[in-house]
Amino acid sequence: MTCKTVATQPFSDQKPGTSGLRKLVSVFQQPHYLENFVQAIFDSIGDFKGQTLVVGGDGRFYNRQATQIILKMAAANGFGRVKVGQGGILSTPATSAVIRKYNAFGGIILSASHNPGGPDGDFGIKYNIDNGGPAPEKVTDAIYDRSKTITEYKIVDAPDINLDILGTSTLEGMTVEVIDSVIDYAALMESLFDFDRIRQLFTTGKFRMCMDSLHAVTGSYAHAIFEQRLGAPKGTVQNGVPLEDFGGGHPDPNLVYAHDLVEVMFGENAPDFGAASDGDGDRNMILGRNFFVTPSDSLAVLAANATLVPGYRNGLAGIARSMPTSQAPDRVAAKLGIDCYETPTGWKFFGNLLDAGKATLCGEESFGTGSNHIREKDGLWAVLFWLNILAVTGKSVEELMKEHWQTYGRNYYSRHDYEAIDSDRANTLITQLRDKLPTLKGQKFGSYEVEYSDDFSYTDPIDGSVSQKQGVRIGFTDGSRIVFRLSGTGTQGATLRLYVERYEADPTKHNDDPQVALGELIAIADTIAQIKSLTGMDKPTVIT
Ligand code: G16
Repeated sequence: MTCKTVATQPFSDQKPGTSGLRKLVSVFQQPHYLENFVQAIFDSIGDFKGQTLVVGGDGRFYNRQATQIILKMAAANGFGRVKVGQGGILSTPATSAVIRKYNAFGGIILSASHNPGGPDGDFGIKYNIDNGGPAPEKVTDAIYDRSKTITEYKIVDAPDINLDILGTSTLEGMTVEVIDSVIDYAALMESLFDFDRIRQLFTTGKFRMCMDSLHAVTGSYAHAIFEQRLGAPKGTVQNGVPLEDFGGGHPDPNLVYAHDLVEVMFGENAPDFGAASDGDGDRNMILGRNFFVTPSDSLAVLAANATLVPGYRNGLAGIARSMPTSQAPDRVAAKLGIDCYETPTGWKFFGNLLDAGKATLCGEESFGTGSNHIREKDGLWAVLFWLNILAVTGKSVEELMKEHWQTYGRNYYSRHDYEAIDSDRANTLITQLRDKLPTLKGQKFGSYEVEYSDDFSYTDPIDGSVSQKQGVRIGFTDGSRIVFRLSGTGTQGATLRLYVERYEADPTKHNDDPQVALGELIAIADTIAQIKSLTGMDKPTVIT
C-alpha cells in the first residue's frame, strides 16, 4: 500500500446547495471530481488526525464506488478510524445517530436525498460535523472556497475494502470498521418511544399500517423496526428492498411520487395508517385512511401531543420551523408558552438551536420533522412518533387532526413546485419580485391587502451569523402569506417553489380542499410574480 498525491485542477461548480453537493451521476464520475470535493472537505474541517469519521450513503448508484474512494482518501489524510455502514449504507438519520453515539469527528453522507437515482440520476455528498448535523454555512463556504483552488489530493493505493462483512480491517494504518447499518438507530428509537404500547396496536390485529420505503434506504430499517421489533405483519413495509435506482421511481414521499401508497390509503378498505420516507430516510409523509397530513400540521400535532411519548414526557424547550413552513406550530408553541423559532430553509439552521437547548422539535414543510435526539430530520422517527400517539389516544389520524384544528384553527397550506425551468427565467422572476417588494405594502388584491413584503433574512440567535435572501415573503393583513424561493437541491435548471398559507379559525369551514381554500391567494401569486408567463408553464409540476 502506498499513499499517493495526485495532481488535479479545480472544478468551478462545487458550491454546496441547501444540503450538500448534488449533481448528475455522470458529473461525479468525471475523473477527480469526487476526489477534489472530498479533499476540499478534508482541507476545511480542522485537525482530525487519528480521529473517527463516519461514512454511509443511501445505497444509490455510485454509492459503493464513492465509498471506496472516500475510505482510501480518509486513510491517506490521516483519520484514525472510519465507521462505515455495511454495504456502504447508512440512512442520513442513522449517520447522525452514529456520529453522536461514538463521538466521531464528523461524517460524510452520500445521498441526493429525494432526487432520482441510477446511472442517469443524481448523486450527492455532504459533510456533517461532530454534533451529527449538516455542516453550517461557514464550513460549506470554506469547502467551496477550497474547491476553487485545489491542486492535489491524497489517496491510498490499495485494494477495495469488503464492505459487506461486519468487522474491522486496516488501511494504511487507519482502522476501517464495517458496522451494522440498523442496530444503533433502532436502539435509539426504542429509547424514545413506547415500543410495548405500539406493539399492542399491531397485535390486536385491528390496526393496519402501510409503510412505503419507495425502494430506498429505509427498507432495511423499516423491516427491522416495524415488522421484527414491533410485530407488524409481514407485508406492512412495501417497496422495502433498497435498489440502486429506487426501482426507477422518484424517492420523494409526497402525494405525487408516493403514488402506490396514495392508492392504498385512498382506496377501498384502506389501512388505518400510512407513511413513506425518502431516498436517504430523513423525510416522511403521514397519511390516515383517506386523509393526508401536511408536514406543517404534522409538526404541530407532534408538538401538541409530545408529552404522551416517553422521550418527550417532560415537555418541549421550544419548537423551530423553516420560514416557508406554515405557522400551525407557532399556535401550539404559544399555547404551551414556549418559543417558536423561524429559520431559513435547510436543516443546518436548526443545529445551533438544538445544541443550545432552545428547541426540542423542528420541522419543515418539505416533509422533514425531527428532534434533539439527532441533528438531522428523521423519517422513521416521525412515523414512530405518530404511532405512539395513535397507540396512546386510540384515535384515528383524521380524528387527531380534526380535533387539533378545532382547538387551534386550521392553517390551510400548499406548496406549488415548478420544476426544471430555465434558470435565466427563474432568476428574472425572482429579480422582478425583489424589485417590486418596496411598492407592495398597502396594495389590495381582491379581498387581500398586503401588510408587509420582504426578502427573509435570518440572524442566528446563538452565533449571530446572518443569512440573507432566504425567500421573498408577501404577508397580508389577515395573516395569510405567499412565499417564493428557488430550490437549492435540484440539479436541472431551476425549481421555483411557491408556498401559500391562510388561517381559518372557524371549524365549520375546515373541510374545504386546500387548493380551493387557497385559490384566491394562488391567483394573486401569479398576478404579482407572473409565474405562468415567465416560466412558460401553465401549472405546477408538483402540488403538495
Ligand atoms: C433538503 C434540506 C431541507 C430542505 C429541503 C428542500 O432536504 O435538508 O432542509 O427543506 O432540502 O430544500 P429546497 O427547497 O432548497 O429544495 P433533503 O431531504 O433533500 O436533504
